[in-house]
Amino acid sequence: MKTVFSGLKPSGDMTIGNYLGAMKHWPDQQGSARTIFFVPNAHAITVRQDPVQLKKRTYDLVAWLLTVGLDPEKSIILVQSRVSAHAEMCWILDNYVTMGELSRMTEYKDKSQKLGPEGQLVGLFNYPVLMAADILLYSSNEVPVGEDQRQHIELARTIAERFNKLYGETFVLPVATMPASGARIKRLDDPSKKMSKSDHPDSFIMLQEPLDSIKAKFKKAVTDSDNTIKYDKTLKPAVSNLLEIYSGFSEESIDVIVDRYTNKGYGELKTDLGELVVEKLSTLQLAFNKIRADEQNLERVISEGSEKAAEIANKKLSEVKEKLGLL
Ligand code: AQP
Repeated sequence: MKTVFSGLKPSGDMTIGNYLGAMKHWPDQQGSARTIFFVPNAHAITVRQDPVQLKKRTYDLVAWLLTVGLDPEKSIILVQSRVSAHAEMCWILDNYVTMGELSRMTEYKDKSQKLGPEGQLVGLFNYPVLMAADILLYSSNEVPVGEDQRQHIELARTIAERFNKLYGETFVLPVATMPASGARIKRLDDPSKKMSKSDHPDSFIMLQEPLDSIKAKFKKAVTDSDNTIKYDKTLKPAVSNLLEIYSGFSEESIDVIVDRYTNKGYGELKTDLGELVVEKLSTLQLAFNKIRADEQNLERVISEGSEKAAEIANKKLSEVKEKLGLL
């Protein structure tokens, strides 16, 4: 049975980008694969976090995973800081990757520029190696991610190949898989950039967004120059982004939606999209609030999941240590 592995970092409140590009698709694989989903909270601290918020968001995130349909009986749900093998494996893999390779990571280049002096931390630079450790510890075959993470999975593969060549078959080579839709949802105020939970609030819609601000945010969303509704990512990036969000929430194909809006303008599309997202998120938020209220249950899910994960991860770590002569 193949292993599918993915995660979401608690570096901000989840956005509809994280939902449409990642979380929403994860339950589909339960039952037909060994599914492991994790909260990479150690990745989150590559950018300064308020400890109280970080803890709260970790529980929030686990509650979201349960809300979208992950079942702890069918999937392993873990929190990264509870499985120390991730940090140990990262140090080992650091010796099988070069500074040049890490310098070429697009996300590092973007973030280090955007964050100024704080973007110069070694943790941010080294982030893709910790990610490789996360993936390789569980012999992951497939890593479902949004488009932005593809480069990191390729690096994990390169590191695994390099290690295998030196010490014999040790790591499974992971492959990045992309969702059929929603792989790259853009900012509402700037469709040339990815929607990110750590950006300005006008740029995103949170899963926990108050319902009355959802419609207002879509109304304010930037649009393209002429008033025709067409899907063309190059010539009409803003409206194409709105169509992708529409399709992600309505489960209709983009063609069907475009047909419906022939001879209609951006205003109508934005109003309808606001209403659709309010309807979908209000249902999700109700379910989330119920699950989130029982923190004891969330703690149980985390402890049991992390324990199961540690068993798998420690086995792989021991195998690697043995090969390297580390007692
Ligand atoms: N805008 C997006 N569209 C589609 N998929 C997205 N993902 C993130 N943003 C979008 C996918 O969500 C998964 C988890 O991402 P993450 O939280 O671990 O890190 P990220 O990609 O760095 O997400 P953010 O929201 O941009 O966080 P910050 O602002 O903290 O850096 C991944 O599969 C990702 O592709």
